[in-house]
Amino acid sequence: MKNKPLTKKTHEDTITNPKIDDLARNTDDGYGEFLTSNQGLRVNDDQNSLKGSERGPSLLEDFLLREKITHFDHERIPERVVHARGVGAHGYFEAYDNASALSRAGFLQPGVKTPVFTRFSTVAGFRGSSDLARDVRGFAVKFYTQEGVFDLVGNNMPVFFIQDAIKFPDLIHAVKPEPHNEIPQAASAHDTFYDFISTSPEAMHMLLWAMSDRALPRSLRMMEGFGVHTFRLVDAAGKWRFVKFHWKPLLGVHGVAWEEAQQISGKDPDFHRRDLWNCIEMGAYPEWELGVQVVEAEDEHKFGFDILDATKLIPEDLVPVQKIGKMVLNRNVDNYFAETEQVAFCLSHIVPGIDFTNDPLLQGRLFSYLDTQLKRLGGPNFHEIPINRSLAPIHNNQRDGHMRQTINKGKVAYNPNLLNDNTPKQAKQSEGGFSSMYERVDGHKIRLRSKSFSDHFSQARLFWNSMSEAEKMHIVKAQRFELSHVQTESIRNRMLMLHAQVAPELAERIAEGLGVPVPSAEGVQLNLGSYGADTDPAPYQPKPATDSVGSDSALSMASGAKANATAKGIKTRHVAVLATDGADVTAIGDLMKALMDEGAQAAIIATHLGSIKGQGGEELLVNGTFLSTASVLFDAVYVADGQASVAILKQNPDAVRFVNEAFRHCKPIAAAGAGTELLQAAAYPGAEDILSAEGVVTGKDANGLNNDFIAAIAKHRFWGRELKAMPA
Ligand code: HDE
Repeated sequence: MKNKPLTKKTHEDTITNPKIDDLARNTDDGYGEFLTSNQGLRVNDDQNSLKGSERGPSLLEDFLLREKITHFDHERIPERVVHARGVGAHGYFEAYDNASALSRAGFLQPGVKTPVFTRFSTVAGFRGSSDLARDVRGFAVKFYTQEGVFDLVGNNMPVFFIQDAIKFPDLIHAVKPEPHNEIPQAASAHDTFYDFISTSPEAMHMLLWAMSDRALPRSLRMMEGFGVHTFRLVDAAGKWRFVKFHWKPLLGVHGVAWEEAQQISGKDPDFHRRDLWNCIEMGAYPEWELGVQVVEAEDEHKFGFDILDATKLIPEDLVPVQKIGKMVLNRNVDNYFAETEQVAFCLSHIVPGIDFTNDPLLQGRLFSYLDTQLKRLGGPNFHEIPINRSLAPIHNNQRDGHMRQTINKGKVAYNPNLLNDNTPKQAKQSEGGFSSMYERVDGHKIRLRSKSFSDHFSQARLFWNSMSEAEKMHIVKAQRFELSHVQTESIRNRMLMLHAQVAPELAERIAEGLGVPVPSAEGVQLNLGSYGADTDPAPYQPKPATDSVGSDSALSMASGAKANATAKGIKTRHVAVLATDGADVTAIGDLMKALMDEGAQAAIIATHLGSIKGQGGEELLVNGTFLSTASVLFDAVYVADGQASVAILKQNPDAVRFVNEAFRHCKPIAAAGAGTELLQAAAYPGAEDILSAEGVVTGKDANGLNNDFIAAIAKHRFWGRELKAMPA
């Protein structure tokens, strides 16, 4: 028992998180125990099957072989049809003291602390695909409240591709790998996706988000989350208001470059998973504030768009986000399958004080999640799986089904009844009973899109207008990349027409890269995707974008976005220190201390593992080599001083490429003393002025190099370099 590894029980949160205690009922750590069968029988030989003689056939009698292999044969369950690749973590949510005025939900009352389980995901890729695909990220939070489970199943973008749930299977069939050859994996750059988008202009706003840096998060810890739909909060007096939910990361919102993302996918497809896991393990717990934009019921129609349309956001400049609580993720899972794979989110997991709206996308989702869990988790009892189990007690007359765990006693399984004193009984609202909002609904039964949903371009233009120059360039390049992969000319042309509706400049810049002019959209039926066969299409054609749409300061990740307002310092940033034998080890030590004091991490990357020798013979342990790692896995690069070290690195193409890439990806770079020579060796044509480029700091620590470097890392990236020197 001496070598027993430390268990998670050493975390302070396990003492205070009731969901962890609840899960503990089902956890097992076989350390030091006997190996048994699933029936508890101690196994004497787990290495050899039972055979008729030493070289004879295996015997059917071998129940141990059969049990072991049968269990293995059945280990896999269907992956999620969307959001298959994900990563989850435990934590808690703590309400501030201001939300009780908006909602009577127990978990939103001042100071209430609620355990949560959060799962982040990509949408299109399979379970084994890469974290860095250009994609939307799922951001699903399960709150284990005292009033039952509440799931806030959101994304890292505030709008969606489609307006009506009936189009969801089409959207997903279009974006997933094409069915004849199952290519491409986790990528939207192919014909079927753009065939769908080019005929469904409602997708244009979301498409711009998906082409922006939001689709390439630096870390899951550095992205916003959004409930997307308009929901309602209901206060203690029964008064309700519309709300949009937001998660704001305390580390700010940051992305990586597209070329970098593609390289990360090869170097470390688990980049986001690993980052989340490691940060939680070392106690750098990711944090988000929950915010709401509140719209009074009577203001429903005061905007130039319909707040029930999920392709629209409410600009934060119009309706500011009020922060109502904070989420901290402070514990990794014990078992990926049992927790992250089996967790079942569902939009209809709701608590009193929160309610839905008539958003037709939301309404369809209310059906889909329960339905998909029945298939994925194999039956109606998935709520009993530990990760899904409510902390609030469950009593009802639902019975039986596959894998039922609860042993319901007695003969009464119906309601009303006299035999059980009519229990379990209904709860009055004052006793915590959920009651759907009282609301008058009347109208004709009709299968039509509301005309208030037909402005598809104004908010896409708002998003475009709000981007910095570098962010605009990223969108243009992303569309050039994607449309270059589209083989069908007519689809590319329709996409250019649609981009021209958003902003003529956007279309022209994409077209330039495709080597074609922007075709005229005059007389072209742009919108094939929102009316039925017998419907007159004219009223459903998209409206032209509103000229006065302006911009919103919360949308850019780069230009002083509000989202970044709370981001301070360089906590959890990864810095590569390039050095080899002959480096100035003392200066490296000073730098590493300065970085660690700020909560960043540094790794010595050298030409060999083991340790490097400093100028005076001192030794420094190496963390990685140019072979085992790459610049794309770091946020910033420091080239150490020391003539001998720099002379070796200058001759090493991998070291040169390391710096070259970091510069191309607009990362902060520092070179101490002779280190500047490696920078010069790494400069590509057009970047000869590398030493004076923004975000490049040179000199000695004595002259403030380390402080300047730390200030540069806090700025994350210097995208302006691209505007100046990057080839298109
Ligand atoms: Fe989902 N979505 N979705 N979705 N969604 C699923 O449920 C669906 C939509 C989101 O980590 C599925 O359990 C429909 C918007 C997340 O386990 C499925 C529509 C938003 C996750 C499903 C949408 C989301 C899912 C697949 C259009 C952001 C992962 C597996 C009406 C607000 C949850 C599963 C996790 C997963 C259906 C659109 C977020 C099939 C029909 C909009 C974060 O039920």
